[in-house]
Amino acid sequence: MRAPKSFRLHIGIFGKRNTGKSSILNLLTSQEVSIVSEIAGTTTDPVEKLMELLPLGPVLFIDTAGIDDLGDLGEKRIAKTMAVFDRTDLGVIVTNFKDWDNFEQMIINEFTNRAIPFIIVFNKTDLYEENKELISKLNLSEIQFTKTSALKKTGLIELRKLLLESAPQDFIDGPSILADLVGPGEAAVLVVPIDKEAPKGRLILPQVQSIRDLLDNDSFSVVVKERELREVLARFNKPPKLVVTDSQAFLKVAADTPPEIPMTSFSILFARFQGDLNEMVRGAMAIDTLKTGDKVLIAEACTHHPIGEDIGTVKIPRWLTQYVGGKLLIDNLRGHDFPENISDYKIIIHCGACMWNRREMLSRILKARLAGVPITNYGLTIAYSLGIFERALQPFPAALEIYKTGI
Ligand SMILES: Nc1nc2c(ncn2[C@@H]2O[C@H](COP(=O)(O)OP(=O)(O)OP(=O)(O)O)[C@@H](O)[C@H]2O)c(=O)[nH]1
Ligand code: SF4
Ligand SMILES: [Mg+2]
Repeated sequence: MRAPKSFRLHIGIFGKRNTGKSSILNLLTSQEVSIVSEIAGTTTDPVEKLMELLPLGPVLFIDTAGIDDLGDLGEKRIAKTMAVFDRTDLGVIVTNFKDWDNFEQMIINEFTNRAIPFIIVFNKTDLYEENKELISKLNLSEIQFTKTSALKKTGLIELRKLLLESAPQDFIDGPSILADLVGPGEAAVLVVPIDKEAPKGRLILPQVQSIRDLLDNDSFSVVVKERELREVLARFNKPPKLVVTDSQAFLKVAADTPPEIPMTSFSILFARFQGDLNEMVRGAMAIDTLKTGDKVLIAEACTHHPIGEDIGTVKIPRWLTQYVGGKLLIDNLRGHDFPENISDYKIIIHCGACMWNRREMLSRILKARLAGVPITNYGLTIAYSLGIFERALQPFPAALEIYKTGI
Protein backbone atom coordinates (compact mmCIF):
# COMPACT_ATOMS: atom_id res chain seq x y z
CA MET A 1 0.00 0.00 0.00
CA ARG A 2 1.45 3.39 -1.01
CA ALA A 3 1.41 6.17 1.53
CA PRO A 4 -0.30 9.26 0.14
CA LYS A 5 2.13 12.02 -0.77
CA SER A 6 0.87 14.24 2.03
CA PHE A 7 1.84 11.69 4.66
CA ARG A 8 5.35 11.38 3.37
CA LEU A 9 8.22 13.14 5.01
CA HIS A 10 9.30 15.87 2.58
CA ILE A 11 13.08 16.18 2.52
CA GLY A 12 14.24 19.35 0.75
CA ILE A 13 17.83 19.39 -0.56
CA PHE A 14 19.31 22.88 -0.71
CA GLY A 15 22.71 24.43 -1.35
CA LYS A 16 24.76 26.48 -3.76
CA ARG A 17 25.17 25.38 -7.36
CA ASN A 18 27.47 22.47 -8.13
CA THR A 19 27.84 21.30 -4.52
CA GLY A 20 26.56 17.81 -5.41
CA LYS A 21 22.87 18.06 -4.38
CA SER A 22 21.65 16.02 -7.33
CA SER A 23 24.50 13.52 -6.95
CA ILE A 24 23.50 12.93 -3.32
CA LEU A 25 19.84 12.47 -4.26
CA ASN A 26 20.79 9.95 -6.93
CA LEU A 27 22.91 8.03 -4.47
CA LEU A 28 20.22 7.98 -1.78
CA THR A 29 17.65 6.73 -4.27
CA SER A 30 20.10 4.51 -6.23
CA GLN A 31 18.64 6.04 -9.38
CA GLU A 32 19.46 8.75 -11.89
CA VAL A 33 16.60 10.94 -10.67
CA SER A 34 18.29 14.28 -11.19
CA ILE A 35 20.79 15.29 -13.86
CA VAL A 36 24.33 15.70 -12.61
CA SER A 37 26.96 17.74 -14.43
CA GLU A 38 30.01 19.86 -13.80
CA ILE A 39 28.15 22.90 -15.17
CA ALA A 40 26.86 25.04 -12.31
CA GLY A 41 23.09 25.52 -12.55
CA THR A 42 22.24 22.10 -13.98
CA THR A 43 19.12 21.64 -11.86
CA THR A 44 16.68 24.39 -12.79
CA ASP A 45 13.22 23.43 -11.55
CA PRO A 46 12.75 21.49 -8.32
CA VAL A 47 12.92 17.73 -8.98
CA GLU A 48 10.71 15.48 -6.83
CA LYS A 49 11.23 11.83 -6.11
CA LEU A 50 8.95 9.60 -4.05
CA MET A 51 10.62 6.64 -2.44
CA GLU A 52 10.88 4.28 0.52
CA LEU A 53 13.96 5.44 2.37
CA LEU A 54 15.10 2.69 4.70
CA PRO A 55 14.57 2.80 7.59
CA LEU A 56 12.48 5.98 7.56
CA GLY A 57 9.71 4.70 5.34
CA PRO A 58 7.99 6.71 2.63
CA VAL A 59 9.62 10.04 1.83
CA LEU A 60 9.51 12.67 -0.89
CA PHE A 61 12.88 14.12 -1.85
CA ILE A 62 12.95 17.54 -3.46
CA ASP A 63 16.16 18.50 -5.23
CA THR A 64 16.45 22.23 -5.86
CA ALA A 65 18.37 24.64 -8.07
CA GLY A 66 21.44 26.28 -6.54
CA ILE A 67 20.46 29.13 -4.24
CA ASP A 68 23.32 31.27 -5.56
CA ASP A 69 22.04 31.29 -9.15
CA LEU A 70 22.69 34.38 -11.27
CA GLY A 71 20.87 36.68 -13.71
CA ASP A 72 17.16 37.01 -14.56
CA LEU A 73 16.67 33.31 -15.08
CA GLY A 74 18.54 32.70 -11.86
CA GLU A 75 16.08 34.90 -10.01
CA LYS A 76 13.14 32.81 -11.26
CA ARG A 77 14.94 29.63 -10.22
CA ILE A 78 15.68 31.04 -6.80
CA ALA A 79 12.00 31.90 -6.35
CA LYS A 80 11.07 28.28 -7.11
CA THR A 81 13.71 27.05 -4.72
CA MET A 82 12.45 29.40 -2.01
CA ALA A 83 8.93 27.97 -2.41
CA VAL A 84 10.31 24.52 -1.57
CA PHE A 85 11.14 25.73 1.94
CA ASP A 86 7.40 25.92 2.58
CA ARG A 87 6.83 22.22 1.98
CA THR A 88 9.98 20.90 3.59
CA ASP A 89 9.66 18.82 6.77
CA LEU A 90 13.37 18.13 7.00
CA GLY A 91 16.06 20.21 5.32
CA VAL A 92 19.41 19.08 3.95
CA ILE A 93 22.10 21.63 3.11
CA VAL A 94 24.71 20.25 0.73
CA THR A 95 27.98 22.15 0.86
CA ASN A 96 31.70 21.48 1.27
CA PHE A 97 34.46 22.47 3.66
CA LYS A 98 35.99 25.02 1.27
CA ASP A 99 33.06 27.03 -0.03
CA TRP A 100 31.01 27.70 3.12
CA ASP A 101 29.85 31.34 3.11
CA ASN A 102 26.83 33.61 3.55
CA PHE A 103 24.62 31.51 1.29
CA GLU A 104 24.75 28.58 3.71
CA GLN A 105 24.02 30.94 6.58
CA MET A 106 21.06 32.30 4.64
CA ILE A 107 19.66 28.76 4.17
CA ILE A 108 20.11 28.08 7.89
CA ASN A 109 18.15 31.27 8.63
CA GLU A 110 15.32 30.14 6.33
CA PHE A 111 15.09 26.86 8.25
CA THR A 112 15.30 28.40 11.70
CA ASN A 113 12.72 31.07 10.87
CA ARG A 114 10.29 28.32 9.89
CA ALA A 115 11.33 25.97 12.73
CA ILE A 116 12.25 23.29 10.18
CA PRO A 117 14.79 20.74 11.42
CA PHE A 118 17.81 20.52 9.13
CA ILE A 119 21.16 18.83 8.70
CA ILE A 120 24.32 19.79 6.84
CA VAL A 121 26.16 17.51 4.45
CA PHE A 122 29.79 18.33 3.72
CA ASN A 123 30.20 16.69 0.33
CA LYS A 124 33.29 16.31 -1.85
CA THR A 125 35.40 15.12 1.09
CA ASP A 126 37.63 13.47 -1.52
CA LEU A 127 38.66 16.98 -2.57
CA TYR A 128 38.54 19.13 0.56
CA GLU A 129 40.13 18.77 3.98
CA GLU A 130 38.00 19.18 7.10
CA ASN A 131 37.53 22.75 8.30
CA LYS A 132 38.08 22.36 12.05
CA GLU A 133 37.04 25.93 12.87
CA LEU A 134 33.72 25.50 11.06
CA ILE A 135 33.13 22.14 12.75
CA SER A 136 33.60 23.59 16.22
CA LYS A 137 31.27 26.47 15.33
CA LEU A 138 28.57 24.02 14.25
CA ASN A 139 29.12 21.90 17.34
CA LEU A 140 28.70 24.98 19.50
CA SER A 141 25.38 25.79 17.80
CA GLU A 142 24.38 22.11 18.08
CA ILE A 143 23.89 21.90 14.33
CA GLN A 144 23.98 18.33 13.05
CA PHE A 145 26.25 17.56 10.12
CA THR A 146 27.79 14.63 8.30
CA LYS A 147 30.42 14.08 5.61
CA THR A 148 30.08 12.43 2.21
CA SER A 149 31.80 11.98 -1.06
CA ALA A 150 29.24 11.35 -3.75
CA LEU A 151 32.13 10.57 -6.08
CA LYS A 152 33.57 7.85 -3.85
CA LYS A 153 30.12 6.87 -2.53
CA THR A 154 31.16 7.27 1.11
CA GLY A 155 29.22 8.49 4.12
CA LEU A 156 25.81 7.41 2.85
CA ILE A 157 24.76 5.18 5.74
CA GLU A 158 25.79 7.92 8.17
CA LEU A 159 23.71 10.38 6.15
CA ARG A 160 20.68 8.08 6.37
CA LYS A 161 21.28 7.73 10.08
CA LEU A 162 21.32 11.49 10.55
CA LEU A 163 18.15 11.87 8.45
CA LEU A 164 16.44 9.36 10.72
CA GLU A 165 17.64 11.07 13.88
CA SER A 166 16.56 14.49 12.65
CA ALA A 167 13.15 13.59 11.23
CA PRO A 168 10.21 15.09 13.15
CA GLN A 169 8.57 12.61 15.54
CA ASP A 170 5.20 12.68 13.71
CA PHE A 171 6.80 11.04 10.71
CA ILE A 172 8.66 8.49 12.77
CA ASP A 173 5.42 7.24 14.26
CA GLY A 174 4.58 4.16 12.33
CA PRO A 175 1.71 3.08 10.18
CA SER A 176 -1.36 1.70 11.91
CA ILE A 177 -0.97 -1.66 13.62
CA LEU A 178 -3.55 -3.55 11.59
CA ALA A 179 -6.53 -1.28 10.91
CA ASP A 180 -5.30 -0.59 7.37
CA LEU A 181 -5.51 -4.35 6.71
CA VAL A 182 -9.01 -4.72 8.10
CA GLY A 183 -11.01 -1.62 7.19
CA PRO A 184 -14.10 0.01 8.73
CA GLY A 185 -17.00 -2.39 9.25
CA GLU A 186 -14.74 -5.41 8.76
CA ALA A 187 -13.64 -7.93 11.38
CA ALA A 188 -10.35 -9.30 12.65
CA VAL A 189 -10.04 -12.36 14.87
CA LEU A 190 -7.35 -12.05 17.52
CA VAL A 191 -6.07 -15.30 18.99
CA VAL A 192 -4.78 -14.99 22.54
CA PRO A 193 -3.63 -18.18 24.23
CA ILE A 194 -4.36 -18.13 27.94
CA ASP A 195 -1.65 -20.42 29.23
CA LYS A 196 0.58 -20.24 32.27
CA GLU A 197 2.71 -17.57 30.58
CA ALA A 198 -0.21 -15.19 30.09
CA PRO A 199 -0.20 -12.46 32.74
CA LYS A 200 -2.96 -12.80 35.34
CA GLY A 201 -6.14 -10.84 34.77
CA ARG A 202 -5.10 -8.79 31.73
CA LEU A 203 -3.97 -8.75 28.14
CA ILE A 204 -0.49 -7.70 27.00
CA LEU A 205 0.22 -4.39 25.28
CA PRO A 206 0.35 -5.53 21.61
CA GLN A 207 -3.04 -7.21 22.03
CA VAL A 208 -4.60 -4.19 23.73
CA GLN A 209 -3.11 -1.79 21.17
CA SER A 210 -4.42 -3.93 18.31
CA ILE A 211 -7.95 -3.91 19.74
CA ARG A 212 -7.75 -0.13 20.18
CA ASP A 213 -6.47 0.33 16.63
CA LEU A 214 -9.46 -1.63 15.30
CA LEU A 215 -11.91 0.36 17.44
CA ASP A 216 -10.43 3.67 16.24
CA ASN A 217 -11.00 2.46 12.71
CA ASP A 218 -14.64 1.39 13.24
CA SER A 219 -13.62 -2.23 12.72
CA PHE A 220 -14.65 -5.23 14.86
CA SER A 221 -12.42 -7.49 16.82
CA VAL A 222 -13.29 -10.94 18.08
CA VAL A 223 -10.86 -12.18 20.69
CA VAL A 224 -10.57 -15.94 21.22
CA LYS A 225 -8.25 -18.59 22.58
CA GLU A 226 -6.69 -20.90 20.01
CA ARG A 227 -8.96 -23.78 20.98
CA GLU A 228 -12.13 -21.86 20.04
CA LEU A 229 -10.81 -20.43 16.77
CA ARG A 230 -12.19 -23.06 14.45
CA GLU A 231 -15.69 -22.74 15.89
CA VAL A 232 -15.63 -18.95 15.85
CA LEU A 233 -14.54 -18.86 12.22
CA ALA A 234 -17.40 -21.19 11.31
CA ARG A 235 -19.88 -18.70 12.79
CA PHE A 236 -18.89 -15.83 10.51
CA ASN A 237 -21.21 -15.59 7.52
CA LYS A 238 -18.76 -13.16 5.95
CA PRO A 239 -15.15 -14.26 6.67
CA PRO A 240 -12.98 -11.95 8.77
CA LYS A 241 -10.34 -9.92 6.95
CA LEU A 242 -7.51 -11.13 9.12
CA VAL A 243 -6.60 -13.61 11.84
CA VAL A 244 -3.83 -12.51 14.19
CA THR A 245 -2.28 -14.92 16.63
CA ASP A 246 0.28 -14.94 19.36
CA SER A 247 3.35 -16.49 17.70
CA GLN A 248 3.36 -19.30 20.22
CA ALA A 249 0.12 -20.72 18.78
CA PHE A 250 1.22 -20.20 15.18
CA LEU A 251 1.06 -23.80 13.95
CA LYS A 252 -2.35 -24.57 15.39
CA VAL A 253 -3.83 -21.28 14.17
CA ALA A 254 -2.32 -21.78 10.70
CA ALA A 255 -3.93 -25.22 10.59
CA ASP A 256 -7.34 -23.98 11.78
CA THR A 257 -7.56 -20.87 9.57
CA PRO A 258 -8.80 -21.55 6.02
CA PRO A 259 -6.08 -20.58 3.48
CA GLU A 260 -8.25 -17.84 1.93
CA ILE A 261 -8.26 -15.89 5.22
CA PRO A 262 -4.98 -13.99 5.70
CA MET A 263 -3.19 -14.85 8.92
CA THR A 264 -0.26 -13.35 10.77
CA SER A 265 1.04 -12.78 14.30
CA PHE A 266 1.06 -9.82 16.69
CA SER A 267 4.81 -9.86 16.57
CA ILE A 268 4.87 -9.55 12.77
CA LEU A 269 2.38 -6.67 12.95
CA PHE A 270 4.81 -5.01 15.34
CA ALA A 271 7.78 -5.61 13.03
CA ARG A 272 5.95 -3.22 10.71
CA PHE A 273 4.44 -0.85 13.28
CA GLN A 274 7.52 -0.39 15.45
CA GLY A 275 10.26 -1.24 12.99
CA ASP A 276 10.68 -2.08 9.35
CA LEU A 277 8.95 -5.24 8.18
CA ASN A 278 10.75 -5.51 4.86
CA GLU A 279 14.17 -5.21 6.45
CA MET A 280 13.21 -7.73 9.12
CA VAL A 281 11.97 -10.18 6.49
CA ARG A 282 15.39 -9.95 4.86
CA GLY A 283 16.87 -10.52 8.31
CA ALA A 284 14.79 -13.66 8.90
CA MET A 285 15.96 -15.07 5.58
CA ALA A 286 19.51 -14.99 6.97
CA ILE A 287 18.49 -17.83 9.32
CA ASP A 288 19.22 -20.11 6.38
CA THR A 289 22.87 -19.06 6.41
CA LEU A 290 23.39 -19.91 10.11
CA LYS A 291 25.86 -22.68 10.90
CA THR A 292 26.79 -24.56 14.05
CA GLY A 293 28.88 -22.33 16.33
CA ASP A 294 27.61 -19.01 14.90
CA LYS A 295 26.97 -16.13 17.30
CA VAL A 296 23.36 -14.97 17.65
CA LEU A 297 22.14 -11.95 19.61
CA ILE A 298 18.63 -12.14 21.04
CA ALA A 299 17.53 -8.69 22.26
CA GLU A 300 14.50 -7.63 24.26
CA ALA A 301 13.39 -4.06 24.82
CA CYS A 302 12.09 -4.67 28.35
CA THR A 303 14.48 -5.49 31.15
CA HIS A 304 11.77 -7.74 32.46
CA HIS A 305 9.65 -9.57 29.93
CA PRO A 306 6.06 -9.41 31.09
CA ILE A 307 4.95 -12.27 28.83
CA GLY A 308 7.11 -14.96 30.37
CA GLU A 309 10.83 -15.33 30.61
CA ASP A 310 11.50 -18.12 28.26
CA ILE A 311 10.62 -17.04 24.73
CA GLY A 312 14.00 -15.36 24.15
CA THR A 313 16.10 -17.62 26.34
CA VAL A 314 14.55 -21.03 25.75
CA LYS A 315 12.02 -21.29 22.93
CA ILE A 316 13.70 -19.28 20.18
CA PRO A 317 17.13 -20.82 20.92
CA ARG A 318 15.51 -24.27 20.77
CA TRP A 319 13.68 -23.61 17.48
CA LEU A 320 16.83 -22.11 15.93
CA THR A 321 19.05 -24.96 17.08
CA GLN A 322 16.63 -27.47 15.61
CA TYR A 323 16.49 -25.53 12.35
CA VAL A 324 20.27 -25.23 12.06
CA GLY A 325 20.87 -28.74 13.32
CA GLY A 326 23.69 -27.75 15.68
CA LYS A 327 24.62 -25.61 18.65
CA LEU A 328 24.64 -21.82 18.34
CA LEU A 329 26.40 -19.30 20.60
CA ILE A 330 23.48 -17.25 21.82
CA ASP A 331 23.74 -14.02 23.83
CA ASN A 332 20.62 -12.54 25.42
CA LEU A 333 20.36 -8.81 25.95
CA ARG A 334 17.71 -6.70 27.66
CA GLY A 335 16.93 -3.00 27.82
CA HIS A 336 18.15 0.14 26.08
CA ASP A 337 21.88 -0.59 26.05
CA PHE A 338 23.15 -2.04 22.84
CA PRO A 339 26.73 -3.29 22.46
CA GLU A 340 29.06 -1.06 20.40
CA ASN A 341 30.50 -3.97 18.53
CA ILE A 342 27.86 -6.22 17.07
CA SER A 343 29.67 -7.26 13.91
CA ASP A 344 30.57 -10.70 15.34
CA TYR A 345 26.92 -11.69 15.35
CA LYS A 346 25.52 -13.54 12.36
CA ILE A 347 22.00 -12.40 13.16
CA ILE A 348 20.11 -10.24 15.67
CA ILE A 349 16.66 -11.39 16.75
CA HIS A 350 14.63 -8.68 18.46
CA CYS A 351 11.39 -8.63 20.41
CA GLY A 352 8.46 -6.62 19.06
CA ALA A 353 9.66 -3.53 20.98
CA CYS A 354 6.04 -2.70 21.84
CA MET A 355 7.18 -0.56 24.80
CA TRP A 356 9.46 1.67 22.73
CA ASN A 357 8.88 4.48 20.32
CA ARG A 358 9.53 3.60 16.72
CA ARG A 359 12.60 5.79 16.42
CA GLU A 360 14.51 3.69 18.93
CA MET A 361 13.79 0.46 17.08
CA LEU A 362 14.63 2.09 13.75
CA SER A 363 17.96 3.23 15.20
CA ARG A 364 18.72 -0.34 16.18
CA ILE A 365 17.86 -1.56 12.71
CA LEU A 366 20.19 1.06 11.30
CA LYS A 367 23.01 0.07 13.67
CA ALA A 368 22.60 -3.50 12.49
CA ARG A 369 22.76 -2.35 8.86
CA LEU A 370 25.86 -0.29 9.58
CA ALA A 371 27.51 -3.38 11.05
CA GLY A 372 26.24 -5.55 8.18
CA VAL A 373 24.32 -7.82 10.56
CA PRO A 374 20.84 -9.05 9.53
CA ILE A 375 18.15 -8.18 12.05
CA THR A 376 14.73 -9.73 12.45
CA ASN A 377 12.15 -10.23 15.19
CA TYR A 378 10.64 -12.97 17.31
CA GLY A 379 7.48 -13.57 15.30
CA LEU A 380 9.30 -13.65 11.97
CA THR A 381 11.91 -16.02 13.37
CA ILE A 382 9.26 -18.35 14.75
CA ALA A 383 7.30 -18.32 11.50
CA TYR A 384 10.48 -18.95 9.52
CA SER A 385 11.73 -21.81 11.61
CA LEU A 386 8.28 -23.42 11.70
CA GLY A 387 8.02 -23.29 7.92
CA ILE A 388 4.97 -21.00 7.77
CA PHE A 389 6.73 -17.81 6.74
CA GLU A 390 4.87 -17.37 3.47
CA ARG A 391 1.52 -17.88 5.15
CA ALA A 392 2.36 -15.34 7.86
CA LEU A 393 3.43 -12.73 5.28
CA GLN A 394 0.30 -13.11 3.16
CA PRO A 395 -1.24 -9.82 4.42
CA PHE A 396 1.91 -7.90 3.38
CA PRO A 397 2.46 -8.19 -0.40
CA ALA A 398 5.69 -6.14 -0.49
CA ALA A 399 7.29 -8.22 2.26
CA LEU A 400 6.11 -11.44 0.60
CA GLU A 401 7.69 -10.32 -2.64
CA ILE A 402 11.01 -9.82 -0.86
CA TYR A 403 10.80 -13.35 0.48
CA LYS A 404 9.91 -14.82 -2.90
CA THR A 405 12.49 -12.91 -4.93
CA GLY A 406 15.17 -12.62 -2.25
CA ILE A 407 15.63 -8.91 -3.06
N1 LIG B 1 35.08 15.16 -6.57
C1 LIG B 1 33.78 15.12 -6.32
N2 LIG B 1 32.90 15.57 -7.23
C2 LIG B 1 31.59 15.52 -6.94
C3 LIG B 1 31.10 15.01 -5.73
N3 LIG B 1 29.76 15.13 -5.73
C4 LIG B 1 29.40 15.66 -6.91
N4 LIG B 1 30.52 15.90 -7.66
C5 LIG B 1 30.58 16.51 -8.99
O1 LIG B 1 30.20 17.87 -8.87
C6 LIG B 1 29.48 18.30 -10.02
C7 LIG B 1 28.13 18.86 -9.62
O2 LIG B 1 27.32 17.81 -9.10
P1 LIG B 1 25.73 17.94 -9.07
O3 LIG B 1 25.23 16.76 -8.34
O4 LIG B 1 25.19 18.20 -10.43
O5 LIG B 1 25.60 19.24 -8.19
P2 LIG B 1 24.30 20.11 -7.89
O6 LIG B 1 24.51 20.69 -6.56
O7 LIG B 1 23.06 19.33 -8.13
O8 LIG B 1 24.46 21.24 -8.99
P3 LIG B 1 23.32 22.23 -9.61
O9 LIG B 1 22.15 21.40 -10.00
O10 LIG B 1 24.02 22.81 -10.76
O11 LIG B 1 23.02 23.25 -8.57
C8 LIG B 1 29.39 17.07 -10.93
O12 LIG B 1 30.44 17.14 -11.87
C9 LIG B 1 29.59 15.91 -9.97
O13 LIG B 1 30.11 14.78 -10.64
C10 LIG B 1 32.06 14.54 -4.77
O14 LIG B 1 31.74 14.07 -3.66
N5 LIG B 1 33.36 14.62 -5.12
S1 SF4 C 1 8.90 -4.42 24.48
FE1 SF4 C 1 9.59 -6.43 23.80
S2 SF4 C 1 10.06 -7.52 25.67
FE2 SF4 C 1 8.75 -5.80 26.25
S3 SF4 C 1 6.65 -6.62 26.17
FE3 SF4 C 1 7.05 -5.66 24.19
S4 SF4 C 1 7.75 -7.35 22.94
FE4 SF4 C 1 7.94 -8.05 25.07
MG1 LIG D 1 21.52 19.67 -9.34
